[in-house]
Amino acid sequence: ISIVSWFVYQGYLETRVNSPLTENKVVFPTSHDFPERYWGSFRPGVYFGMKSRDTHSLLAGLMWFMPDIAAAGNLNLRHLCDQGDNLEQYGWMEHDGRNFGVQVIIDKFIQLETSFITKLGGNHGGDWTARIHVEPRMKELVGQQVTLFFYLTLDDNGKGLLQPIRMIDNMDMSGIDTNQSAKFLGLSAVHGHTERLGDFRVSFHHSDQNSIVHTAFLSTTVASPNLVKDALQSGLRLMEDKRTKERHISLAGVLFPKEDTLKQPNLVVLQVTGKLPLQLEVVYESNSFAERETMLRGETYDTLLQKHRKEFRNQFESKFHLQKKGFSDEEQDFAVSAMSNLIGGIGYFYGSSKVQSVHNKEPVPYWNAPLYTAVPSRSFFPRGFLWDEGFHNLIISQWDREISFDIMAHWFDLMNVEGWIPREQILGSEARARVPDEFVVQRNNQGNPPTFFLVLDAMFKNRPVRDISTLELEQLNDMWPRLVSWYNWFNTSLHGPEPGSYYWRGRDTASVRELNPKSLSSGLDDYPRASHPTPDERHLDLRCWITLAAKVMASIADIIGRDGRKYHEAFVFLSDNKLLNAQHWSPTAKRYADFGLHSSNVTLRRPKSNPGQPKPDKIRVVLEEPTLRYVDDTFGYVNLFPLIIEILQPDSPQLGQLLLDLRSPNLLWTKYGLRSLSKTSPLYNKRNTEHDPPYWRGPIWINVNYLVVRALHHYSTVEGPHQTRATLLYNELRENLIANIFREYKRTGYIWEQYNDASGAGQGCRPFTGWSTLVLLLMSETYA
Ligand code: 6A9
Repeated sequence: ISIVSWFVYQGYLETRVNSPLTENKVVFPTSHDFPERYWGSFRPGVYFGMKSRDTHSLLAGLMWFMPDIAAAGNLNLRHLCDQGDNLEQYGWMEHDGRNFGVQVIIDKFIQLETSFITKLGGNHGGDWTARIHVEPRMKELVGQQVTLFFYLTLDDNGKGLLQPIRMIDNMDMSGIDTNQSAKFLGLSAVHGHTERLGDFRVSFHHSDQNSIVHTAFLSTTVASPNLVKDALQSGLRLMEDKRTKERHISLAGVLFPKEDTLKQPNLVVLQVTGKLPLQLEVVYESNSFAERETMLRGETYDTLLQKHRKEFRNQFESKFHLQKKGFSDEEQDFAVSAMSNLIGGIGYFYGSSKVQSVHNKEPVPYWNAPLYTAVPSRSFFPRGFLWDEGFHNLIISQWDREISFDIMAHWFDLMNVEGWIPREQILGSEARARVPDEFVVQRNNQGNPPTFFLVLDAMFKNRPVRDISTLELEQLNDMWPRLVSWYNWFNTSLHGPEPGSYYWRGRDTASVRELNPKSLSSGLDDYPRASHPTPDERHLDLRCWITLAAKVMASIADIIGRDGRKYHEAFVFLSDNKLLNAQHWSPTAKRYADFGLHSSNVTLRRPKSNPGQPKPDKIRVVLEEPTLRYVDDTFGYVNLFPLIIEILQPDSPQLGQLLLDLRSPNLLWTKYGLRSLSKTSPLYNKRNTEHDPPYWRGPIWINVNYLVVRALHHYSTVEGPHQTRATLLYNELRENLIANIFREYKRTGYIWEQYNDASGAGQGCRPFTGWSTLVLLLMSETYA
């Protein structure tokens, strides 16, 4: 080939990674098509904030501190959900994903209730009201002061207008900060305008004047929403009240950097300092909403909120039957809040990932796109993760199928021309600000288990086609070409050398510090695989995921009348227990396992260094030469996949063996659920590098436990020699999991990322109302 065509081809390869799939997009083109879900608490990473589903939205948010208690120089200003704040508890207690939410936040001395209601009307997305109610936690604190800041700002480069309407001038700044020419003024409302919102007005209403100590405002410009807290803090002054001569930590009013000549604020903050208990209502009204009768506040708000809450509780019971099943009020509240925090944690993000393929020298930007998605953890990772989202939507689809369809549509629209979807979605500056650089780039050989097939399976499995709505059929039809490309990506780019063999890409073959090179794509990060990654590897979990994908593809093809023969054949081939056994059953260890170049005897050792030299990092030492073999010295989540994906025939002897092993406390069984790796595995609870503590090497994870319970339920309902045993295990495992997660919630105030296999204690990050929320489906016994 000529040099020129080589360059052209090279250029083509480089651009594939960030070229969108050319099929039609499946997200509705404008968010106004979802008026009921246009405004919402779509900023999961802040304690309380409101946002619209626009690429560049008006953002609203809350910060607070206690002026009497603030340490000198440190206000302990609360804003982003942060584990370091050590809040005793926070999370949505009720949230329906559409009309309203009620959140409780327990800070050291105060309890805040933040609620909101959205209301349709006009033609610019309607109205909303937020209410922040603060109570002291101890009687002695009645009368103590709390400061609330409520801000409005325009998202990244968002164009629009924010015009503060001021109150009477009752403060004197003279002698306090002479640099500021601005006058101190209170604030009653903000007028605003953006292209999407049209004209709007936001008004502030606080509890009776007697409890108000001080009000103030700030209007200024910020380059990005990440800088709101900094801007606010640098807008604080110590100011004296003209009348009372009291000094207050106060916002400075109008404040612009010198070079800013336009003086068009894109950040407006209201401050209210008042005595506990204190309440603030923020009323957002669209000017296009003409027929509004009363302002949505006070009693009008109370009445409507009560109505929504009641309907929500009724709906919840009718969908999950927890009362009918005999769960206590406390247990029901726990389940309600678990689901509410998952749904209340749904965010709307806009931006682009950084991606790279082997053909790119440097990472390149993906295209800008929106993502409507739930998040695993509001404090630690308030952003979208691909395989987590499948688990989230097993729950969400039970509550509101429309929301799940919408979420999946957004994820499928992030598919590139190769059929790949980036695993971790760090979109927009708010999300990016929380991620260290080394974690940002997404590589196109790295997938993540296709858990949306679990969702589609659950949504359509037991539903006769005549019961499926026309809208859903249409949406499935629209999604189909994208599902085809997704399936093909898994089936071709993760294929191994022989039919039926697959392996996760992206393991570091050159790694010297890792005890066992990670496979982040699998979602099970440091779960031990073959010690030496090679193309001969066969990954059992991946093979089972693809089996599931083939099955669901075939059934969707049936539903929408497409040709599904190819998928059906793949499913028949991959689910053949004989082939599965030939490729993955270790007859000596009597367990399903990965296959690969493996040594059971590796360890981390610190190389010798000369005196005076810095200590070198520990490196891996291979004490026994690796051989091509089953990775059957380990037993854990990966080894359970033929059970998990329900591929085993009910009369399979292998199933019998697996069910026997499942109950052994020396292996995976604990009173709190199944641990991720058997106590007898060489890498049980071992660090992967000296800086990298065990993650999927012992702790109990709820997503996999849910899938096991679901499979046990399945095998308890189909006739076979293992039916009784499956039923016993089903009941026991389900009860252990529910009891422990609930107990830990009561003890700590949170649902956790994982649970300790020795004590059952919650660990990792909190709150983690991602897949740990599956406890709800365990309670309701929903495995559809
Ligand atoms: C890196 C930290 C201050 C790891 O739940 C999300 C994922 C799962 O998909 C995966 O299976 N978690 C599991 O093994 C958490 C991943 C968090 C990465 C964050 C940057 C900086 O935060």
